[in-house]
Amino acid sequence: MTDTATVRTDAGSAGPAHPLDPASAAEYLAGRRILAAAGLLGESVRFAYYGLDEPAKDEVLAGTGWAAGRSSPSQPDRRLRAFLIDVRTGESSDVLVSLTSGQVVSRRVLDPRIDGQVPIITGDFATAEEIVRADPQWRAAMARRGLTDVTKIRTCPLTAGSFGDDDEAGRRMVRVLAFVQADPHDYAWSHPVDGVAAYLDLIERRVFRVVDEFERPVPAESGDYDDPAVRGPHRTDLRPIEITQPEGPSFTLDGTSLRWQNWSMRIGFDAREGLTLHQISLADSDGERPLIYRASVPEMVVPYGDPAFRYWQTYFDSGEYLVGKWVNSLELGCDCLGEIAYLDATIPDDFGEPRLVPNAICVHEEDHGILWKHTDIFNGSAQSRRQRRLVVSFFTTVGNYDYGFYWYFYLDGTIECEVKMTGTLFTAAYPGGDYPYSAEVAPGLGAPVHQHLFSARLDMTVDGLTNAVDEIDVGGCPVGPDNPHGNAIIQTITRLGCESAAARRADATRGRTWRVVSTERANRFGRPTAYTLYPEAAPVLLADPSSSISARSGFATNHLWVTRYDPAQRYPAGDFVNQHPGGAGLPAFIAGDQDIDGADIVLWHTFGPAHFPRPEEWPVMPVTRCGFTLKPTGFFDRNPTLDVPPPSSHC
Ligand SMILES: [Cu+2]
Repeated sequence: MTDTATVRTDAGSAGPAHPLDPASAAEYLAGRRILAAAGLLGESVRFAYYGLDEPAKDEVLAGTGWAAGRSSPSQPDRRLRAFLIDVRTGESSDVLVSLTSGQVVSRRVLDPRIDGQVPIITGDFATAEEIVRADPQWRAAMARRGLTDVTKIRTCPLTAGSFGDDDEAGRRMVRVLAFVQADPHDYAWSHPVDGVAAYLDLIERRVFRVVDEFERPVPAESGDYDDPAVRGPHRTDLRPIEITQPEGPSFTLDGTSLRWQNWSMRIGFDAREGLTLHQISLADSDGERPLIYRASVPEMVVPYGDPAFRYWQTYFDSGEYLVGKWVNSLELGCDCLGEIAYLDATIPDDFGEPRLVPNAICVHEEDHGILWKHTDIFNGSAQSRRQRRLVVSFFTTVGNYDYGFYWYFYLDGTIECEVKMTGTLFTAAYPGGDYPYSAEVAPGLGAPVHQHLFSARLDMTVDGLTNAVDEIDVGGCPVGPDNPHGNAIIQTITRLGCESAAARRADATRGRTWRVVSTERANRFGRPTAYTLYPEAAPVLLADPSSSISARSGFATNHLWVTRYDPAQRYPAGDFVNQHPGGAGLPAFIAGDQDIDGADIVLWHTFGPAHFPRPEEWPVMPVTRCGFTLKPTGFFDRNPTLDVPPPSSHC
């Protein structure tokens, strides 16, 4: 897990430097005192989420303007949002507190049958292991498999989903799978105990059902990649690579305000979303040009595709487990090479106490090969320029998987979002034969097929608040009077006029892209300045449209959604994802079918792979990447990097 330390800071009254700055330790403590004074923090109350409730866009812009401004007299109300759960009664609530006024602003008690449950709390992991290990029926199921020492069985509390079963309605529950860990260094993922699941009520603190469907041998081969007997001796012929920047990096970081070349942005971090980027702008001779008001990846779902015993396995890593909460502390020379600037993150624990995670966010520059190059056959000029990029990233560990979220900003105005997926596969016993829903990765060990479907939320502001989106397909044309030789290639441009028309899928056969255009500003050709989203066009959600998971992760059924900006719409699968029956998030957001042509709009983009595991991904996965690209498309009047100097005098 992460390397962390508890911070206990006396709450001060100092406000944030900027209204979008993450909540500080002092602010979390101040919010906690307000909640306690209101009688909301009984002994059995825990924080399932605690974070900044960002002020709405108009309030921020009224107070500070677009540029990376400092505090002004009209600072918006500083608020924190807490999801509280009484672990004795199960009562869950969504509470807003104002640090400015020292008051509870609102409190809503959830009806879990309709609203869903608050996220899993950290304490649920230990609770689950303790209760399941003590359950007689589960112990009997283990004993039938020859597993009598339950201290050598590790358990995973997995989110339950929502399947309409009578004995599950309204319960705060998890489904618990087991793995054998014969000694403290054994790699438990190698040894799944398949066919048995304990369904655990976290409030009643008891197992209410043990599912015992089949017995298969526990796979025996060790996957402990730290063990020389498993990995073999280390290679001795890899010589050092060192990255040096003798004059230091080219970016400046002032608090949370980051500037590099023509880019500027603010950095935020949240226990649920992880890294958030704010007010991303590009400067040119006309000054700061706004591009994205806010960018983040606020949800991801990992639905598994084995229809048998483990049909319910689907994890919303952000909405159910909070990807930001599990952020890693990064280490120079191990996780990051070169001249690195780190930012710490402050993450509240189950008790709302701030916990400092040092070196949570990494900022650095990377050489990225050739930017442009030409040897001219007429004038003899031979020129070459190096591309480089600014990287803002963090890594998180959510159960078996480790995810790195990387945002890249290039000299030529390109932005990339890349997720690096690594860690270990979720395992099961392999049934034998050619089982279609799983891959055999070690003798008797299977890795069930699944998808990773991320949702990026891009609050676009290309040259201002009013934008529109065009869908652009490329294609050929039939032979005809305008195309007598049949060689014509054209773009088909379709304005996505309303929210329902903008729920779209990618189409790699048509090279489909989506262009976000300014409806206020034109380039020197009189055409709207624009940025284009290039999707990877991997499959959307593969579960049947009638399935529970399809209802619960509606966002993942399309690659693109465009909504009219609404400050309440932050999470693509809804605010309370855990055990939610479905229908929340993007499908609900577009129900009003608002006009989005020339409006303040938000793009939501689904991306990520369908993952049929490979033997080479066991016992630990080499990084697999997925993501998307945004490129300027007539945002500039020409190549904006002609002024990049040659890298050295001999080039
Ligand atoms: Cu995977």
